[in-house]
Amino acid sequence: MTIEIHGGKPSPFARKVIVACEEKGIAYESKDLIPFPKSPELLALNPLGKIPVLKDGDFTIPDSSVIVAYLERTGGGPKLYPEDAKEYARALFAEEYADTKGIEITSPFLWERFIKPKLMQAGDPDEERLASVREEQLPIFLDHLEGQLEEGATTLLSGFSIADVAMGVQLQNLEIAGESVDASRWPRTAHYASALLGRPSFKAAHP
Ligand SMILES: N[C@@H](CCC(=O)N[C@@H](CS)C(=O)NCC(=O)O)C(=O)O
Repeated sequence: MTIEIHGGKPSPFARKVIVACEEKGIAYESKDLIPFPKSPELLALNPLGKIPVLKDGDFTIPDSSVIVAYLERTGGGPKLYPEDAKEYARALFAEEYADTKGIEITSPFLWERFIKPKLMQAGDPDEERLASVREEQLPIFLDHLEGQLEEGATTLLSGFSIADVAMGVQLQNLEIAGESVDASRWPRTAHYASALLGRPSFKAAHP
């Protein structure tokens, strides 16, 4: 049966689920659902009023992290969670870091350069805001990644995992916004980002 992912590709959290499905070879339909304003339809699907939400037949479940964990147990395909306890814990923390700190730092770029001007037709990007995020916040995220990656690595851990799905969609926010990773300052991260975002799964999730 084809599952439904409610929440479109502009949402990095919907993209996490799309990338996971693509990597696992799970058939899905991507359905647009805007989380603003909090419609009764959205609140019925997710009491938190956020996207994405998964529908699998008569089963409905929200939250990208929960959805991917569900698909790991139901969907077949390559595993996204390492077997080894320490790698598993590192993968979960990388996901948590990307979903909290990563989104805080990359979403201004996605918002100002893509969602606001292109999807909402709500004016030009606030480049002054982005200059300050680039100066003060972006290095925190990129320094963290640089410190986690081995030289030449194309995955954060020993194989492709949920860590890469979650970090990848944050790096993809920058790519969508036309913001590149400075390879002279963050060489490992620039190499990682280019390898990751070149995967067919991330290309399929690109809005
Ligand atoms: N922890 C949630 C976060 C979901 C989330 O924040 N989604 C955004 C869209 S990218 C949203 O629905 N925002 C609306 C809101 O926060 O009210 C997940 O992993 O699914």
